[in-house]
Amino acid sequence: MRHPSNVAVRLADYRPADFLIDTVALDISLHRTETKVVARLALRRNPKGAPGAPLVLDGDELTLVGVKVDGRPLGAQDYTATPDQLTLTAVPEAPFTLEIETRVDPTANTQLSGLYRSGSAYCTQCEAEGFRRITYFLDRPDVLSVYTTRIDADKSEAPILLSNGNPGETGDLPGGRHYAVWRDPFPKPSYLFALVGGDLGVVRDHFKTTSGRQVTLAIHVEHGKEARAEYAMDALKRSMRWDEEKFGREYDLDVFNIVAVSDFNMGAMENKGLNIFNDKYVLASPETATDVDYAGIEAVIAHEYFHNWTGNRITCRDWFQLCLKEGLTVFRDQEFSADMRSRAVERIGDVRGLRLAQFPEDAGPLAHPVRPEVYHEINNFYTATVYEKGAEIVRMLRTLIGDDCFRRGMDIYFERFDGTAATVEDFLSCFAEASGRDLSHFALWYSQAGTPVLSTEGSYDQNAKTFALTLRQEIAPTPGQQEKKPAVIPVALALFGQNGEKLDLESADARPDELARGLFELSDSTRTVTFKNIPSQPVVSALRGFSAPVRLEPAPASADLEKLLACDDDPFNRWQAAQSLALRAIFARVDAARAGAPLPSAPGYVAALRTILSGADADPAFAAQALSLPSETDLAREAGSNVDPDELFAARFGLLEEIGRALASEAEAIYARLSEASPYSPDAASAGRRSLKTVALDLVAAGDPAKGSALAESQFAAAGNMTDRLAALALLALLGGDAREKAFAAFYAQFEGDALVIDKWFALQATIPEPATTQRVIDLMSHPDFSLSNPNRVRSLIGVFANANLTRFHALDGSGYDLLTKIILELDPKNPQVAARLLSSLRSWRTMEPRRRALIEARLRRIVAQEGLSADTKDIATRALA
Ligand code: 0A1
Ligand code: ZN
Repeated sequence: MRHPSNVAVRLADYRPADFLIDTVALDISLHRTETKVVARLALRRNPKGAPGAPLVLDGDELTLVGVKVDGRPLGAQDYTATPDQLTLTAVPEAPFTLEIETRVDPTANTQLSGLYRSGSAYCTQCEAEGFRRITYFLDRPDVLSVYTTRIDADKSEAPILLSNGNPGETGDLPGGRHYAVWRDPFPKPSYLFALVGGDLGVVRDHFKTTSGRQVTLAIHVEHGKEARAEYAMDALKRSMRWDEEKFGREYDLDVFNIVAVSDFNMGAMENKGLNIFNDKYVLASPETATDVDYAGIEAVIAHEYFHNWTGNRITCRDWFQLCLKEGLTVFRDQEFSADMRSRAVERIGDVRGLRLAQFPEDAGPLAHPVRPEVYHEINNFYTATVYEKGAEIVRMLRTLIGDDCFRRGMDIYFERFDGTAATVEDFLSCFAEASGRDLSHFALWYSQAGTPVLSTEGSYDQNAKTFALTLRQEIAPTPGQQEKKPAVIPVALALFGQNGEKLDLESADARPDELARGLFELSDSTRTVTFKNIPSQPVVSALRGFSAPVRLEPAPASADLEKLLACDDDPFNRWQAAQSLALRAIFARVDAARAGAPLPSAPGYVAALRTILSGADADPAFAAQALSLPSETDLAREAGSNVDPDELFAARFGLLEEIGRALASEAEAIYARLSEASPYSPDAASAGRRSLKTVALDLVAAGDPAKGSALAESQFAAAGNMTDRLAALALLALLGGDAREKAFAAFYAQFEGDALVIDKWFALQATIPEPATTQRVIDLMSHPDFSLSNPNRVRSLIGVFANANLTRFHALDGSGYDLLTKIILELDPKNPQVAARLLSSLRSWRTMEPRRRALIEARLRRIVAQEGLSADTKDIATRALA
């Protein structure tokens, strides 16, 4: 164990390192169980450190072989070493060289942090604290060093040897071994170190930067999968061009390597010049990947590439500043995807993601500020709050100061902080300078947890022709933060007249730029703006484009929502209007069912959907989003308390049937029209048509399950691409019967051996909303293709069951919770990071109705009491229970 879980690390305790490491020369001899690591570190005292302090280096499960200072071997009296620490009490005052030799066992490394094996390849994952599992080091992001890495390995086992930076010498060695040297001229923190050794196929390409630098691009994948890396390569080149055009950022090395591995804890990692990816975010072909997979690859390739500037050239001073690289880089990858695809649809997708993952986090026991102030286990802070809410803060900043000031601020940031380990304050100072604005109040977004609730209240004065709009904000307490202060909320607003016309905004209560931009700043608890010359009671379109990560409550009256759906020129709010109408219709059914009253129908909502369906051809991707009901998870979050998944499922399903019956002929016509065969292309427009086709098919099935099943069966059999095939299989999974089992069997037979596709097969079976599913999941865990050691398998089967199958996971007999508990306790000793993440699926347990709440609490208590529990899982369980 690295640090016991009861030791808190606090932002307030930050001190500069006592030593600096200017250069690192690594000599690594790869071996399956005994890899030899020799590290030569050029050390000197940090003038900002504590004078006379001993040299204390971090380790984690290391075996020390020897230590030398300036070439002289140290005796046992000169240092103390444990697997997690190396301390030298007497070190030279002048700069010196420290040579450390360690042994590590990559085969035994099931945590997938440090040096490990994925298949037959060797690879590393060093963020956040994995480098200390390779050698003793000052493993903190503010110690930047220039690295030279020499790797040697058995040539037949690992013909490819990669590390950060540019390639240097290579050569053969006796005994069938060979070596390669890599030099990275850019100082970097240890978490960006990477190494790969293996027998891999490669796709190569080139990119010429604006200033004329020729860069060799290479994507390394399993032999035989090279063609599946082509889309990733295309996405990489587009990312490189985009960063030049939009942010003036050029690539800075001669080579850019990407390696896809199948065992990876997260999505991918931005190691300097050597990105290592979960192969799920590299490999795609029309036969094996869906449109969603293609979009995911494009986004993750871009994200990791963009880190080269936001994360690598400018890194974080400490892990509390994680959002400095992650929030900013997510913002950049979202902007990239918006430019590559439909901006409106991208925004809707990003907000759906935020509400799905971040809002529940912010509303529950794991809530934390975007820049946390304390942690027990940093790996548990790679959260939706740090990433997605972090991105929303950057977006709000741009909204508030405007595009030009934002770009100027980014230029200052790149110029001033290049080569440094920076803080959130450093970042904000650039925008304060560029805009001339005091951003100290805005900075509260980084330190205050919780989602503000924004409400609007309008009052129309017929005689004066004025409309007084009051904006209010409130933030509920979160763990450790009882008192909340009002945040700075940019509220994008428009008013529409009764005929749908957009009204000019005139008011004495707002700045001219606010009126011109339709952007009003709410920085106190309330603000009233009285608009003049308003001919009649207007319809308010608030929080347009989701201008701030807040909950807008209550939603406007249904009549206003129907108007907005028809006339709002902000596509996000048109989509939001449809969602709000759906939520209202579903909760009306829930209330009626609880009261034993007849279930209400939703004619207004159905009529709105009919209009969307009839105009769907104009923007199929948008229509597909607007026609989709909120998910069960959305409903649970919106309910907020006393959640009974069975009630929510029944109400949602009932409404879907009503819609399906009402819109049967329209849905069938659209489905037929969009089913005309055309060659697969992953572009956004084609993907949009396929998503509308899927929505149409689901509607047909909702109204007439037999017809839906027949259509799904023939779509499944005839599908020329994975998007269509999987959509059909998902529908058959829901509809059940023989057709379902036949389709699952056929799918498996067709894709057996293709792990990423079999993950989809696992995932869909885990979503079946029927009592037999829990046993099915248990049985699938014994399937030869399932493995608890592979994070993708665990996420596909268990993660999907726990996060996306609400009725079965939350079964009243506790069977779903028992299954999760058993798996977490079995997985925890092997891979604590993945176990802890899986446990986060219980984070909203207090919102459940009392019986389920009690069942979950008992399981959480059992987990926390488990002897030898990892720091990762213990941290989540403890905070969840607090
Ligand atoms: N920095 C990577 C994600 C990442 C984070 C942590 C990891 O191990 C604990 C691994 C990868 C990114 O943002 O893409
Ligand atoms: Zn990132």
